[in-house]
Amino acid sequence: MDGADSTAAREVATLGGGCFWCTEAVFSELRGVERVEPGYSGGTAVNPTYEQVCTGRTGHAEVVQVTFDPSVLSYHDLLTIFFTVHDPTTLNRQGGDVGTQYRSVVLYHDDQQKATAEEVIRELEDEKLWRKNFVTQLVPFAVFYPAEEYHHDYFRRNPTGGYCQFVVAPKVAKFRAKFSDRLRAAPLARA
Ligand code: MHO
Repeated sequence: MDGADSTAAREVATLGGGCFWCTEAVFSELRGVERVEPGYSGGTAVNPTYEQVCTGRTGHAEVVQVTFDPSVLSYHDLLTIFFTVHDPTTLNRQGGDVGTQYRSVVLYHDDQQKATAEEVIRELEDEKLWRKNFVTQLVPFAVFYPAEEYHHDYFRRNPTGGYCQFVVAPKVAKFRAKFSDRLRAAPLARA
């Protein structure tokens, strides 16, 4: 709980920023986040498997569903961090990962989240955080399918894997350096 009031209202965000091992690893170190679950959303296939999503033909993106305490972490600030740790300017691509399943996407849960996402994108484009304009999709949230168990907590459980060392670890390091004031005190319990 990290010191937060356990009776306070919680908010849920669903965000796709490329490979969900990366976004899960980052968000699970963020103060105010209470649960992070990797999964699939934004497509049409029902109960998709990882292998099906990897083909790029299910319409789904790899996403994380984040439950957070908005009195500790606002949706605005969560999005600012999200847009810093993944590249929202490359269409259907994050580095070496190419395909619609790696698209940058905000699946908003209500009009307020939609408005906040538009506002944060404007702010960061104005700041020229990424120089280029954002290609992030803003779409209404419909369904979330949790990923297979072995994808949960993947970075913590597989730190020596090649992808984890060369792709996930640098993103986590960048996040820790840039947002050191936002790191949680104790590790997040497994989802
Ligand atoms: N290209 C990476 C992506 C992993 S991710 C969970 C791999 O196939 O290992 O999509």
